[in-house]
Amino acid sequence: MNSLQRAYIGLGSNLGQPAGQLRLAISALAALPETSLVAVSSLYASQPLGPADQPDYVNAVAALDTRLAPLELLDCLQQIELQQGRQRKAERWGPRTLDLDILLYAQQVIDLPRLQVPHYHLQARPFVLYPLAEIAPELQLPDGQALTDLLQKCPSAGLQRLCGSALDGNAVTER
Ligand code: A4P
Ligand code: MG
Repeated sequence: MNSLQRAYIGLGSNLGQPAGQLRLAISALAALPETSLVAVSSLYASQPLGPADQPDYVNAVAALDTRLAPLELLDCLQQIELQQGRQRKAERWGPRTLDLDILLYAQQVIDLPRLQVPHYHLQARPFVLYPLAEIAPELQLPDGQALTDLLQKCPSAGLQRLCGSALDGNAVTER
């Protein structure tokens, strides 16, 4: 049996009631086999990175303890994306009902055609770093960089913390 590993998952949505999409995805993460949901950040509204002619995003980060191997976890995340109506389109960084990214998997560095971990844009994305810091303030990346140092270099402009955690039922008003 695989050993238990801590993984951090980035969640994002900007279509089809994004806050609701994230809550549904959190329930699906909690139900994954050989996995327990450890923590979930608040929800954050964020301006789109990429094409500007799309709605704002809602983002959050979840921590999991899992015995799923990295590619097994990726398969599960892609299945959840599809269950929630994700359509993969040609446009890069276009709108989506749900995007689930493996941000970190223990202290592993993975460079496979289907999976790169740490997630390649992690270090420069406020909508990833700030929610991550909420649930794992002491975190260090596999290259030794402290999350607190990354935060100092990453302004929170365009990011707004919405009231309530992603686990709350009705705390967040749909945008
Ligand atoms: N893949 C490789 N590494 C990973 C990983 N660590 N986690 C592969 C998940 N998937 C990974 O992803 C394309 C392929 O990446 C997958 O098939 C998987 O094998 P995708 O979800 O189909 O496509 P995508 O998400 O459009 O592409 P990409 O480049 O991953 O985009 P990002 O980086 O996810 O960015 N603005 C705001 N404010 N908030 C957002 O959440 N998200 C994006 C998408 C753009 N702008 C945003 C946001
Ligand atoms: Mg993605």
